[in-house]
Amino acid sequence: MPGTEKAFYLTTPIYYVNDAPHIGHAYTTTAGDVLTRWHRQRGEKVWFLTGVDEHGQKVMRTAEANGVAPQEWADRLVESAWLPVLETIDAVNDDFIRTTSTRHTERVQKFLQGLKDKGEIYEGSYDGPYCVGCEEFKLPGDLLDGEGEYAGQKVCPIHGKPVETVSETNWFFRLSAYGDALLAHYEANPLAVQPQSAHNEVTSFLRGGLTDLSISRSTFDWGIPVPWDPSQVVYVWFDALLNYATAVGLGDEPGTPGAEQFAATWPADVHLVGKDILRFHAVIWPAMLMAAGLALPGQVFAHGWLLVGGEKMSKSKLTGIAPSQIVDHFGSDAFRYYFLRAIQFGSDGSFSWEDMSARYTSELANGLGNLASRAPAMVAKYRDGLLPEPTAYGEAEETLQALLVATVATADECMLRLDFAGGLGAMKSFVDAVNLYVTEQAPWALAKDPANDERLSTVLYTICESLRAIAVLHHAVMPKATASLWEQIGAEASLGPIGAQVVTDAGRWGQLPVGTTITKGAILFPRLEETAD
Ligand code: ME8
Repeated sequence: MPGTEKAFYLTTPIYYVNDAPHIGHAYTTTAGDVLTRWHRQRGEKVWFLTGVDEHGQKVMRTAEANGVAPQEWADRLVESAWLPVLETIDAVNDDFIRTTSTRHTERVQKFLQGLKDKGEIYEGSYDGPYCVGCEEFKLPGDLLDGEGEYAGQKVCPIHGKPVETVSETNWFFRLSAYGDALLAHYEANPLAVQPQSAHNEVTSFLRGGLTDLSISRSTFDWGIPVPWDPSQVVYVWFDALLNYATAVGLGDEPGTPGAEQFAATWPADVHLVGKDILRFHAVIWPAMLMAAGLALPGQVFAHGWLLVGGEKMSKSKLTGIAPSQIVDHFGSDAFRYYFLRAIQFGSDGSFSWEDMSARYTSELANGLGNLASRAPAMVAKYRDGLLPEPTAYGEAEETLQALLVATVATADECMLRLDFAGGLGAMKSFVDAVNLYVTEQAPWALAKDPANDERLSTVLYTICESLRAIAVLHHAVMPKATASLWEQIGAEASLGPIGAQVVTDAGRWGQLPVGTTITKGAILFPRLEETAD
């Protein structure tokens, strides 16, 4: 649990447990894991939350269709699918919230009662379309005309399925009262919603004006009871959004551990979401916080969709690919690397096995992997596995050292603004430059003439020291391969654990001590033909 210093607090959406995760869910969690690992390696205090959303009609109906109670269904999916996927993709979250946990339900009820007492909630009647896939009340203008089997009906543009009509008396939140304040907030803080396209979408939506939001349902009971009216359950999104705050102690009495954690964590620095749920996070959520007098999050970042055949990959359309299908073949490091490197974070992107194989081979096996296996082999051959002392650095070394300093600065700047592709691109350019350096300096040719002995030492040191920096820079994205590389270049023994290396210090030359034992270890990225089924 964080202490008194405010932690860098990052959240992912909490995912519906109606089905098992596909790579779209793993994509968001991977990005969150990489960003929090990066911040940790900057020496910051960090809190990384993920979890699951268990209420609502979508989960309830799936459970019914499978002949089990919703709670049993949720328990089953969490244990068999949602917790294991974190291990599959090598994510190290600090907490995992479930919306059926007591810590969540009790704090939600307390929050809701607080809003009611302040006059932010009133009774009204709702009559309009609802998409169970989105768990969202829709405006008639949001809908499309159905085709084929749905001809003559109105369908949800995201799910392509007919919407249902809800006609109920329920409790409403005065959302419309916060439109102007939200717009002013985003105009004054353009980084509060990113990327720019998301910022534009939210501000133009706000300019259109807001209507009050129905926040309870009376026709089913799978949800958190409204504290003053147990005939109703809390609308699933109102319940779900609060997870970000309930997980860190929302509303606990001063002096309790919950209150301390809240003070050390709130507000969230980044809420990572897919663009499908941008409005919930950038409109409803901050309005709820404003109504309660709580600080607003630093940023909502909406990334794009993974597409299959040009459409959003989805559980309901059966186009989902399980993360393990990719990880079993390429490994978790390559999974993490590929999705952040190949798709500009914030834009849509298509996954294809061909593209993934091509990048794996060129950038990981041939690029970084080849460099990592050549260096220990050469130090073993020419220096009995002991890192030699560099003597005079020449122009080639000075150029490389300067490039490294620039690479660290660019990578840090890109990662902090969630431009993962930009950060990894800068790192790749450095790996390429070191590979070129090896080819141009040709240690194997230098080794032929004892007169070049000092020069050979300088070249070997330069390659290994470059690998040290490469390992530190790539650690947040590829924790396993870089930990293995770290061992191979003897850095674990001399410099300590790789996770404790400060990434912004990676460009300081000369950290790997002369005399370090370099050992050839496992190949970091085996060639695909060696692992192909
Ligand atoms: O919306 N491409 O849960 P959910 C990229 N419970 N990302 C994708 C994706 C795709 N094709 N498909 C899913 C919910 N995602 C709510 C959230 S938060 C308070 C409540 C990712 O299971 C992306 O992050 O439908 C998207 O926003 C999220 O999964 C939706 O997950």
